[in-house]
Amino acid sequence: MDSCFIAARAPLQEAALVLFGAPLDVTTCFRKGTARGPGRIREVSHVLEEYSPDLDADLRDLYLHDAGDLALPEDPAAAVAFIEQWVASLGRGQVPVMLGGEHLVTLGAVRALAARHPGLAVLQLDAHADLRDGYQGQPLSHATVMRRVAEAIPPRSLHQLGVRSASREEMAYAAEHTHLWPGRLGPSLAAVLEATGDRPVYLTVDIDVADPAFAPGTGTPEPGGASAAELLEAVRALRGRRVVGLDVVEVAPDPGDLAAVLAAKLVREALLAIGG
Ligand SMILES: [Mn+2]
Repeated sequence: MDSCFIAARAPLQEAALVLFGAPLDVTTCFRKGTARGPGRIREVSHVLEEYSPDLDADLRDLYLHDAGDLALPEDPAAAVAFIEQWVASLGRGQVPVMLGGEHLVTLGAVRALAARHPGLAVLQLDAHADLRDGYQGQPLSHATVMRRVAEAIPPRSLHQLGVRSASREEMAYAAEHTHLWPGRLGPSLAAVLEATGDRPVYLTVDIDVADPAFAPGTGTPEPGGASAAELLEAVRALRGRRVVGLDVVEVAPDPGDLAAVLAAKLVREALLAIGG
């Protein structure tokens, strides 16, 4: 069925990996369109092969289910609560794989998984720190989401990579409370994986961590980012790690589908790296 993500053939009850869309697009400020992200990522996923030469692994060997898009309320707090309850309703061994939607959706998944997995570390790949305490009068927004995440887990368990845009206050907060790793993704990720050891990990990829040349279709493009190859390598480096959930967010489809195809390939490589 072409409306599903590629190779998502397992029934929900038998699935080890449960993919779903969270098409929230209410606090986005510069460019709308993330509500169309999940659907477009699914559609373009079918241009990819099910097999990954880089990982020598095949989606047909996984138990992947696509649950479709959640019917989210428009109120940000209600939408986050909806996602939290939905993720909490999954089986203990099932790994949620969420397609955004604006970045705020991550908060719901992290809250659900932090309750389930003590010691949860969050790995954020993002151009922006997203650490504001409030934004446009809102405590819940794509620009505040990681500040709220840092309240749901011990803030030092938040590892931020690829960040190249933040306010002075956000950088001060990061220095004092979170782990923000400057520089290139590869070396930073190696250090993070060393630091987190065998703790459970939640991965959140804001597609704007990639340079806009590789992913122009996003709400808040920020020049100077990672290449598609660097980003794919980073995701593959999670192979063998205890990834208990992940998301790819902030795809606002561009006419050439560069962002959506990159997102689909990131999801494929992440699924194959995690296994199940
Ligand atoms: Mn973000």
